Amino acid sequence: MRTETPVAVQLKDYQAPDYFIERTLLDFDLYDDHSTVRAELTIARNTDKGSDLPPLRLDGQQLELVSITLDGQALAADAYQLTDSHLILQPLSANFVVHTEVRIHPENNTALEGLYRSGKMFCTQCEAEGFRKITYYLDRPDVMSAFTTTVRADKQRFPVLLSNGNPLAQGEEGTRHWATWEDPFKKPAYLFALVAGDLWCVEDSFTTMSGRDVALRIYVEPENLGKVQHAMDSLKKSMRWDEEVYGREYDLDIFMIVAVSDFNMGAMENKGLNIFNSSCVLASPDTATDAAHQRVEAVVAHEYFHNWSGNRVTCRDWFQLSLKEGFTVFRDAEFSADMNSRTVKRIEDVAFLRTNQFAEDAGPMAHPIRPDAYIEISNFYTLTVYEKGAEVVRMLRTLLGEANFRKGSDLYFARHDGQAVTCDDFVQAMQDASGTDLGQFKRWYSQAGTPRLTVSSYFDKAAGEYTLTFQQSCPATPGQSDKLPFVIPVELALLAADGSHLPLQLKEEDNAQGCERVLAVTEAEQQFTFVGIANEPLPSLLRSFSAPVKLRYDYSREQLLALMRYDSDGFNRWEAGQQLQLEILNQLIADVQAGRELRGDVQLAEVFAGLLADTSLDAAMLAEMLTLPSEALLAELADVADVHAIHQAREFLRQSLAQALHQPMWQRYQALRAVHSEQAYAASAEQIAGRSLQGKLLAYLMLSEHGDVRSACVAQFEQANNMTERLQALACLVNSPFVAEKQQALASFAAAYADDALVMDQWFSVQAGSSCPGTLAQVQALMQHPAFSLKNPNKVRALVGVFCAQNAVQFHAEDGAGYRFLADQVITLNALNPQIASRLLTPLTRWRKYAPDRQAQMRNELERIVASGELSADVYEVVSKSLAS
Ligand code: B3K
Ligand code: ZN
Repeated sequence: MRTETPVAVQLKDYQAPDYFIERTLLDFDLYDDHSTVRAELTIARNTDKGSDLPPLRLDGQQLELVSITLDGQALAADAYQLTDSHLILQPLSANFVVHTEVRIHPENNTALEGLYRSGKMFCTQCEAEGFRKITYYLDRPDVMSAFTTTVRADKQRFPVLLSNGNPLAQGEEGTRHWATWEDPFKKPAYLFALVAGDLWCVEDSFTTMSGRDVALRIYVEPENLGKVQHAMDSLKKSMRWDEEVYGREYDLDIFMIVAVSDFNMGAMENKGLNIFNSSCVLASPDTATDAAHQRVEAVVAHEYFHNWSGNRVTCRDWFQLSLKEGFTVFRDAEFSADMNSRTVKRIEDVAFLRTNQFAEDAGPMAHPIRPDAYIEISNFYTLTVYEKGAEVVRMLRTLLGEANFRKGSDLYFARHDGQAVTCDDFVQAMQDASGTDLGQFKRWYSQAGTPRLTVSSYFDKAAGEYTLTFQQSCPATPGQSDKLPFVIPVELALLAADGSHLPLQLKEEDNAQGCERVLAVTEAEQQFTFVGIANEPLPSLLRSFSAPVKLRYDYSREQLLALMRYDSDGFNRWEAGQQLQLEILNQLIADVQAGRELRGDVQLAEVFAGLLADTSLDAAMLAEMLTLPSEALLAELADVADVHAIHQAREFLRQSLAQALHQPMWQRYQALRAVHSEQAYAASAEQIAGRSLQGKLLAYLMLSEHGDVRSACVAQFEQANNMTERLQALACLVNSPFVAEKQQALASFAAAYADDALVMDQWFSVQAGSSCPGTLAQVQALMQHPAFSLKNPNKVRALVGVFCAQNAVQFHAEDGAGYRFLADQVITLNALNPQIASRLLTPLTRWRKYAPDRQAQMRNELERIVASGELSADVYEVVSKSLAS
């Protein structure tokens, strides 16, 4: 907790460490009412910084120092200094050994950072700065050390004792036992991990490309053993993919994953011992949806890929976080694209980015993917660092081409293996391997905000020339008023009237270079002229969303329809549909606001009818095409977000489509349902596609008054042999006016899954997301449910998080009750778990998006949080930045 105003850490103040820790020996004695940590640190002066001996400042928080020696000599109390956050002592030589013993209290650790209890087990979370809550240390990523760790605990209650690396030795001491692990790879403290518990494991093995056998183990509590196979399959696929696509081989003899129930985020890539939120590792057909299965596959891959992009090559300091996160998200996205449908994966990622990261870029916490300053680093594990960071890596690949990108990544890993490096080092490797100057490209690392790219076209029929003019600009963000032009890769094609894609030859070129290509827009305004064009073409711009920008080109409806039909880029076919729907929705929103009568769109209904009749269209793609832009995206795009008008307009359009297309939707739904009720569940791309379409259709159908649809929905709920279909039906009932069916379904669901925490989270979420009136009261009542706990982050996210961040129409209720509710939860959680409190706050930080009366209510709540007492650095930073300027 904060005792004085926290100060920001600045990138420009970075200094290499004065000392390195070459070896780290740790010895943990775990008990119920305290734990003891003994550390032996072999330390050396960083001779690059000189031969003098500045004081050694070890980080340490909430530690009770029991003893300390320097080179074996006990230090008297006046020979060192203890503060809230440091232990400072004066070394006597350039090489020395410090021993400490500290007492800590994992049993009281509700922040879930450092060593803590989750249920009956002990586990750790050290990234970014949790290790300093375990022992005194140089807790910074550029201090890399070889760790040997011994864990001691009660034999019966904690039969499994794990840490990083390979197992070295084990033994027993009466009722207790111990195990020693050795990690031969030097690593920063943030990658340290320890687990002790009564865990069972599923075991498998993997033979690496050089023929080494690696043992794979996934540890879970015994009742979850049946939910591990999907994660194990995903792990083996990830290991093979990283060998094939990046040439990266696993390096230890064993790779372990442990599932824990209380975890602040998704998972953590600790060397050789990944610790996972159980929600990102456990999956079975009966308990996890398709989306959950895909998330498990993606997160297992993400954490595994970190073994190279993050662990073997790590970050010099936390400003470089995107070095490992942006790159690893890009890697996991490509893996998922290869395992599933590439186009659908891209659509999902772009929709998420545009809705959420663009909003972050436009809000008070906007920052470049490499921030310049932070108060609390935990606040910078953001969509910008992760998702926009991944887009920046994707742009590098688009600009350099696949072969050069791979050469660059090989060079990066070879050059920096075992080092803690910077984003500049990554770009330099890409530049050196490709011979492309990336100087201007690096602005993506230092400038925040979402660039706008406005495109206009001019056709000169007589000359056969078609000119595209690009104008880029970037809005001001906190601390950055003027931006320099970015390098924006624009993938494009030109379509003829018959849908064919024209050969592309720029005026200054001798011949055409294919029918799709990448233009690098580097100036504030820039023109490209294509020659040999007989008739005015239709431009397909920013294909596959080749840059994270807001594109504007004034397409007519007919042009959008042509793109939907002919564009060879699946993403842009979808995008054209979205643009058409946005145009219609924005008109409807204006109509709602002006009190005009709302009318359905006949043309859109015809387009949807055509899509539904097109049996050649992939089901997953069809499901995406039938999904209207979300309310959240509409809010993000509006200057002033009128959530109620947005909701009304969108619901009206859904309703009108449901009415117009009842017959084809109903037929398609029944056909799909018949197939699904016969088949055994598999999380295969094909089956997922079918279920996804079925869910979209059911949601439309339930908007109609037809009694047979209602019975079909209830039947799907009752008879489904998998969670995906069951939850689709439950969500439809919960959002419907059919009170009896809704209550019956919720009760039977809760009775069936009362003992399954992850399924109960879905039960909480589906209710928190209901747009029906009375949802806030229901959420408040559910907070008293025995399955709910404010101490468990998954529960908080499932209930409070979903209500506040994903149920705009209820959260923004006119009386401000939603805002008050969120502020109350933040105030309580600030003391329990600052990271979760700060995350939860996000919807309130966006107050500038709303009308003045809402703004005032939201600001009031932020001010109430400030006045509530001592704030954690996490909450303080977000609240104060939100209220500033
Ligand atoms: N590296 C971790 C995130 C740690 C967050 C600490 N507040 C998970 C990941 O990105 O893989
Ligand atoms: Zn990561």
